[in-house]
Amino acid sequence: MRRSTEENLYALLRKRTLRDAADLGLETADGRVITYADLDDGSARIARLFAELSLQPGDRVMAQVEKSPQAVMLYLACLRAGMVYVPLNTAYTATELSYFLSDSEPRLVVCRPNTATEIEAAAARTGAPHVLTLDASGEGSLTARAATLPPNNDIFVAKPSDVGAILYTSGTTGRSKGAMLTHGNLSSNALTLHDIWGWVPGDVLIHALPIFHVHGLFVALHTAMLNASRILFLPRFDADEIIDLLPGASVMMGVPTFYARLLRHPGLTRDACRNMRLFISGSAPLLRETFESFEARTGHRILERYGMTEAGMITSNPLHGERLPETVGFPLPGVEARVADGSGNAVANGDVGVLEIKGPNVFRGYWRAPDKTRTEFRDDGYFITGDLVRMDQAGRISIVGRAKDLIISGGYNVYPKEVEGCIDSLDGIAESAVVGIPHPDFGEAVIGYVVLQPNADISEQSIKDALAASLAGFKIPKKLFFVDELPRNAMGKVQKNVLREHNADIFRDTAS
Ligand code: MLC
Ligand code: AMP
Repeated sequence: MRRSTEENLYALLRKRTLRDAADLGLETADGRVITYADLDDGSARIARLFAELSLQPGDRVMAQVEKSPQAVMLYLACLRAGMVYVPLNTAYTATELSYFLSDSEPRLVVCRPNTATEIEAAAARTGAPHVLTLDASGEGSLTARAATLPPNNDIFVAKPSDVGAILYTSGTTGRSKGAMLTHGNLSSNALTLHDIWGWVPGDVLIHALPIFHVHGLFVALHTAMLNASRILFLPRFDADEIIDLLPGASVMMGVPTFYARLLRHPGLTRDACRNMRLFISGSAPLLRETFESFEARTGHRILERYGMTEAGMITSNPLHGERLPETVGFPLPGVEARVADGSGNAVANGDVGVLEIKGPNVFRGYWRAPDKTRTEFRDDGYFITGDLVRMDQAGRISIVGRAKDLIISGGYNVYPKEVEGCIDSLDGIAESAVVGIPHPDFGEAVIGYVVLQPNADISEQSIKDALAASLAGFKIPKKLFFVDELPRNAMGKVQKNVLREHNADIFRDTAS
């Protein structure tokens, strides 16, 4: 079969942006406009640099960089040249990073200038031949070198099954796994979301999410680019800034923390939202209280959708039908969903089970982990999400819990096992248990219970300081409790439900 370049996601995005809006693009907080033509040119120069560095299609390019238009160019360059983009949370420590380096074996690492020395050392240990830098203002050796080169306007002829990106998800057991997302996965999900959310010419997106996860990198950027929209591109979430931008925007995407914080801002009014068409929330449960207060203040019913790294977006509340709080809506067109028991058999309608899905959005598998991939799929091809859900007669899904031991704090996933492992490895610690409890800002907050070895003399702060050497800040327990023993059931298993209850109220009146 003859393939066209259009199976490359970048070709699809480029066709829309350059045809309809070459002079629009990313608008930064300091008033600069990086047009779609600029993005195309910048990414083509970076693609030329890849060739100079002898990178081949399929090679991994790892990036741990601040959010900037040039970071977007780097991502687009990977797509257009057939490289595999591996973005990493800027909160990850050098210890966390060295695992990703050895697992994904990138040929190029792009990092912040202030971490270059330690990353060069780690890259040398793991055999990554090239390290370049990029800072928050878009300066660094990456852009300096690319600027001297002519653009390479070729677009790699991708098959839909070619991997465009690997995004790491923390693991309930063992180490993080790299989810391989193909050009086909990303394109199909982007086209579906662009369609069902009714993007219209002139839509303007507020983009305040980080661009190292599915939500900010794929859902927000791809849909806005397919629409050739202006993107108000903020380095991070800042409620004051968003309130100022709302009157000139029509679409916003955010994690529930964004909405909780906007509600605490006196500037959030109906008038401020007068031109807004759609507020979308996802990555973590949106509380009914947030949904209702937001509607009362602004007249807008937030549209909640649900997804995960391995599958992009899976369900969405309807644009035109009823958007209900505490539900995540219906499976997206093309996504087959069933609610199953532990063996993959469908449960009765209305009963709770694990959501299993199949569709063009579902990833190709975990990077270099075929066994792990096999255990996450049923024989008939359904992917086991690990989310506990209920489906009503009409097919509307509500997430009621998680079969996986996972905390979601401000939209970031934290696996208790990883944090417990780090605590337990410290001198003087006998054992620990980590749980999530309600938090008004982050939705859930990480807390820990620690049992000390006899005569150990360790403070809460010294444990947190020690953890900071190896764990990203958002994973570090906001509070640690010292206990004589952990509650266990008859099987000897730690009763996390009891621990969740113990101090469930401690953050009730906290707000950032
Ligand atoms: C930062 N901190 C957090 C945190 N973010 N703690 C718990 N949970 C979080 N999410 C801590 C830092 O370690 C630091 O601690 C302190 O808070 C201040 O850091 P900050 O960077 O200034 O925080 P802030 O700007 O307030 O960030 C909060 C936030 C941010 C909610 C705006 O976390 C965010 O943008 N989250 C979005 C995550 C996201 O995009 N998720 C999508 C995943 S994709 P200290 O102790 O050093 O002061 C996915 C699939 C799907 O899930 O369906 O979308
Ligand atoms: P991640 O691995 O970071 O992609 O996180 C995916 C997980 O986030 C899902 O498996 C869900 O548990 C959770 N999630 C995403 N969107 C929602 C939502 N709208 N409501 C509840 N949980 C969500």
